[in-house]
Amino acid sequence: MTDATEPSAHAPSGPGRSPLRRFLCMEDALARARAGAFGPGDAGWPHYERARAAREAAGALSAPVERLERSDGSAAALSLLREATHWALCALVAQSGAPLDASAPPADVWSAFEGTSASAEIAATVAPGDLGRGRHALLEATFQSIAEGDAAWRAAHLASLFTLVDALLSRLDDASRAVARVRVTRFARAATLLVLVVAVLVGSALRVRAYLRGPNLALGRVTTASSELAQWGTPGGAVDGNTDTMGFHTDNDATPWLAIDLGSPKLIAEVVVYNRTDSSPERAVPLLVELSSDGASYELAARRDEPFVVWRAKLAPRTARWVRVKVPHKSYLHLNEVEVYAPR
Ligand SMILES: [Ca+2]
Repeated sequence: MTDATEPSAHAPSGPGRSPLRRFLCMEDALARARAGAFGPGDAGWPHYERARAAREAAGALSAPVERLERSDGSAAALSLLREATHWALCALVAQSGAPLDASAPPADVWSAFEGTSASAEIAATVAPGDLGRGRHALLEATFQSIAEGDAAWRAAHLASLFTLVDALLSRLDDASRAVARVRVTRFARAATLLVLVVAVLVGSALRVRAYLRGPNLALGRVTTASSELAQWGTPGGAVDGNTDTMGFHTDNDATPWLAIDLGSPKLIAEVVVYNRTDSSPERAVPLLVELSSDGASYELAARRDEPFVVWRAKLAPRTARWVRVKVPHKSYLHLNEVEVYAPR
């Protein structure tokens, strides 16, 4: 069951391997899982399949919808559960590596099972009463005693045997899934690490970009617009730092615009415009970026004629105090954000 793409189950571990590699590869856990792995082809697997089939048949027989019309089915279900228990014990003995004679009497199989590590685990998970009744039903009951026993005896032993055989099969199920569980955990760890690395890289890239670009000169500055539809935001929403939702909305003006007062003359090299994306982004095209030193007379600095989500308008550096974005025809104007940067 060795996977050629994975580290060997016998690969050395310890100080020679980095903690990160040990965390990601889980070589020790994988080796332990493989050592106790249980699957098709392993000794005891046919016994496990017989136990599973008998358990499912007993479950179907005792389920209300499957009850027989002329019998309560408990005697037949009890016999099937005895069989399921016997084969599950055989499977656990074989899986432990101990010698097994599957044709041995049930008492010998039970004794062999008590010599495995699984025995202590089962004893810790199954109530003593259930374990005792299950052992009694398996080792001391006979076909005749089951058939002739009273209904209360059968019901009590049926419930205990269901508990016992389910615990035995669960132990085998866990062994059969151990390697897969380690692989899933290993994949989850690798995926988590990858997400963290990407997040760190993206965060670093954004910080580097912010450093290279300098502060946003428009953030929090005084803004005015050709008009306002207050229910859709105010001009200040264009410089509030939120680039994801609509910041402001003018009326259907002849040439709608938004102007930002930077507070004092600033050298400007880039204006970044975040268009509204939830509706009607085409209204912001074409869009002009204009600069002014007195707030009255503006000069065209850039123009966008293609649709955009984020427009990074690179300008020949020039000094201005006011930055205005404008649509040169009758329209509404609504944007998420406008940012202004100095040259770096
Ligand atoms: Ca905004």
